[in-house]
Amino acid sequence: MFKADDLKVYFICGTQDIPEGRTIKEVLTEALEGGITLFQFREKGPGAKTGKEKVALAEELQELCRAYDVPFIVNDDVELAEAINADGVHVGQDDEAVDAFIKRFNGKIIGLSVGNLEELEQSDLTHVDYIGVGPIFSTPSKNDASAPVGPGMIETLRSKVGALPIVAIGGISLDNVQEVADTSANGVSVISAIARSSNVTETVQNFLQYFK
Ligand code: TZP
Ligand code: MG
Repeated sequence: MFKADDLKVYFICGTQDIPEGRTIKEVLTEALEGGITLFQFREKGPGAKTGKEKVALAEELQELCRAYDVPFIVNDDVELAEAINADGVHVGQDDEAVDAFIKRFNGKIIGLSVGNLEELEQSDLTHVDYIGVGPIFSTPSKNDASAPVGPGMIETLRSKVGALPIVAIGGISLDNVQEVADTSANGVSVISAIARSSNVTETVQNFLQYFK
């Protein structure tokens, strides 16, 4: 089901990432038109939807992704991912352990954030389909993000994980994506450079050029 190529241009978004005057449905539709290869619903932080509203929005966006045959991943919220039968779930080091929910996610995509060697050493990758490595550069989109690790961290972790798919995340834009494309990363995870673009579709197409 999951393939490393799904990581090429991995768009992550929640309503908190959408500029004023736009809607997440519009932005996601344009990103899908541009050819994003994976989508992660990350509804988080001040102003983020919760409860029934969050579920309803997730279902709407999931349906959109389905129409474009793009897998729909839920950030952190294992319960939501299970309830709506998402294609997968992405968790961080401080979220629910993969072991605790893997039985309910048989055959689903499991992503794990790994920021450095220490985090890698404490991670059980048995059921993990890909790791998200970052923040590569400084990011405006995660208020509790740790210090940037730079593109070199991709190679550091690559030497330990072998062929396990790696997606780079954090502060990646069209101005610095070449530095990431020059590593063995399988793709890039992007929030603001896509969500805040004045031409979302074209921006996605441009990112895709780097991961052929
Ligand atoms: N995890 C590490 S950095 C980050 C997340 C969710 C935010 C990435 O957003 P942006 O706007 O692409 O820097
Ligand atoms: Mg998390």
